Amino acid sequence: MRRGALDRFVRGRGVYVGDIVHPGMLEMLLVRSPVAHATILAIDTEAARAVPGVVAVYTAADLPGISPQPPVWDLPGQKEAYFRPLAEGRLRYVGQPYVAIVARNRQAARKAAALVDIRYDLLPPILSIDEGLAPDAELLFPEWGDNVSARSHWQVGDLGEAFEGAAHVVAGTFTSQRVHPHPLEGRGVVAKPEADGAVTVWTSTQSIHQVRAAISEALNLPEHRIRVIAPDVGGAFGMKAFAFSEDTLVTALAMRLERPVRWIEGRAEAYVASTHGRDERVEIEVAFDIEGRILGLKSRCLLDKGAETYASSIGTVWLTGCILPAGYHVPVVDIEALGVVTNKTPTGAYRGFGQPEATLAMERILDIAAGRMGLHPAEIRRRNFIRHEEMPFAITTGLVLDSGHYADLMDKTLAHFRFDEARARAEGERDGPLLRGVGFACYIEITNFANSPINKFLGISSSGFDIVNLRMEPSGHVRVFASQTPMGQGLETALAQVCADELTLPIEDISVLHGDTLNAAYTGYASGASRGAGVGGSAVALASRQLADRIRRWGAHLLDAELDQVNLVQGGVQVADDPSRRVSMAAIGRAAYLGHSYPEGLDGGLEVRQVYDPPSVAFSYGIAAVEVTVDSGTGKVKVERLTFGHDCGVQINPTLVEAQIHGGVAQAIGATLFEELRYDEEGNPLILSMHDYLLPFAADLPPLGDMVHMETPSPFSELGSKGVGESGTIPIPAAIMNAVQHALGNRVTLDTMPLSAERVFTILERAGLVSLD
Ligand code: SMO
Repeated sequence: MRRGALDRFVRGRGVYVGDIVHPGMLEMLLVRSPVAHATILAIDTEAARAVPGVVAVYTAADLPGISPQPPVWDLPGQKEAYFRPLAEGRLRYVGQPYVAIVARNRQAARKAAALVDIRYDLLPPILSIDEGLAPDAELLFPEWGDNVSARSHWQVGDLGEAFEGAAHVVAGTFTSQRVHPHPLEGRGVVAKPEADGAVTVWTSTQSIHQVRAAISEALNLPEHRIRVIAPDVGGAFGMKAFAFSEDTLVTALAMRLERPVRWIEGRAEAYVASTHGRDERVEIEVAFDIEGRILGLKSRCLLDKGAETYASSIGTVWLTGCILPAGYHVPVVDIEALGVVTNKTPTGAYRGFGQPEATLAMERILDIAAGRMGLHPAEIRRRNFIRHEEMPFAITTGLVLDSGHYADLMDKTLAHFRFDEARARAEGERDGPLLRGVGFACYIEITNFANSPINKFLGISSSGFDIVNLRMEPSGHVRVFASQTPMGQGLETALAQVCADELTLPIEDISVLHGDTLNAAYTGYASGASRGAGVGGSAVALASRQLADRIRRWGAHLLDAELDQVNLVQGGVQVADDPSRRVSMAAIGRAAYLGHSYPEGLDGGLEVRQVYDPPSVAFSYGIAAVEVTVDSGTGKVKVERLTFGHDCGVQINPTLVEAQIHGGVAQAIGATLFEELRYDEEGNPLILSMHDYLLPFAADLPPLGDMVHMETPSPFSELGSKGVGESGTIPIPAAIMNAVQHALGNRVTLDTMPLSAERVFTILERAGLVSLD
């Protein structure tokens, strides 16, 4: 593919949900639970209703017309929770909404909120996976019989035999703490009733069609009456992949009150109202033969799902379990993945979606095993990697690896990083106040998710295809009606570029329309799972080829030439090798819309439609190598140096690819070293502001530009492209933990994130390693 226009970007409109204003618009404010777990006895809203400026006050009982939101991911045996936007019967987490106030302005709404009176009986809160699984645990949903919302199991081969024959067994339990996806733009919803019982909804989402479907089901409103618009999205990170209760609620209230209504999330509110990420624990045991080859893997992967099962259900931990064997030969597995409900904000999708958690466990185990066997950490991986010649290769949990040179990329990246030199240097410096270590981790990333039959197999209630419509206007300008909704990552540019390349047009002659169910094309699975370029882009490429074919036929017709004589060249059609016989796109556009003389088999206008359902998912892969220092007086870990090697197939736009990796790495360094959503023993969240939530600053990051690229095309993608949106987040926790482990030596074993100064200091202290020089 031609790599034109790399320094030019298609710009967004600069309009966010919070900028949308309508005359007479009302504000919705949600009154949220102050306690983690309680039975609701009575809610008194009378005083709130009397506040001047208040238009209406609703409890769940006042909104009987709203049906439970259907789960998007419905695994076999999954328990039902009948999720509704306002709490009914019970409060299950601090921050759960139980009253909606609609007022002319926020001040009135706030005043009314303070006057809502609720009486409840406290119940013991369940605040961890272990509390939830305890035999005598309080049940969040008594009718379930336990606190497990869903469970999946992969069992292949004879585990007993694999472990009996093992020369080494390495076990560990690795914890990825609860973090916040933390888009700079929080969520927000504006709904405006339209004529004939229709409604327009502006919402900050990755998934306009999925939000439309959720509203349709919850409000029993046909989808053609609902128009969902995502204006520019200021970061989403998976958190905005699924419909939230506020989407439904704001829409319901706007229609009921026949006025535009909006809800804009506050920052403190975001910490309880928007889904959290990670919060998984992976218990793992791996059996190796005498040479370090993996014989079998046993694991239990546990997700703290929080108090509601909606949206992604236990999808994240399902993927943790499924991808645990990663790019290695693991002939025997017994892996269980389960979600445990707790009295905390629900967890959901967050960039990486269960994969950083799996990678942390597997890549730590391989390092520990290599250490015990006296093998180089690269050598143990080399002995187990699946080779490119073996692909497509179905790993024991069923995922099919499409293409990749796993060992080559690892070796190339480690050589570039000068891993062995750095390791020797670090080991030579063991007695100063600054401990130094190096480490790396390899990863695979599931991308281009997924084709429709795979979705059905996984219990996902959507298809996996994207549709793209293309139109050349009479002027020769081309509009791409895209399926994908960009969320700040520059996808418009990549899609425009694919189209521009196929049509030999400058990127300025392409515009990409997206984020509006009325204009954008349909997508089954929306924008997430690193499928924008691979699936959306493939649809654009195929549509562009169709359009190119029509353009050539118009060109040949206008030039009075044979079809096989003409080519698309530099934004026009010309007879091969004869620039004097050439027509411009504008001339073709005019002729196509004039229609006075048609080429054979063509009709008026220039529009095409293309559906693309990928043959399978594709796996990007790579490795992160880091050098860290640990201050033995404070426990502070600093990533001094990082090299990121990766392969996402054919890169449509290398600048965007690099930026995706940089962003993911920055988020992952934050999650590995600083970030953690903590609760007190009553279930109160301890983090409600950016002051307390330790996002990384630029000074906390190493230079991110040191990268090694490989490009192995995917056979399962029209362009050979795989996704890269989540890659940066996946290997970083394991790589940093391996490096810090190297710095601290074998007197301690690291397994829990974040590696905050506090935690590392405590570990150093226990191991007698504190140095106060
Ligand atoms: S965590 Mo994502 O949008 O697949």
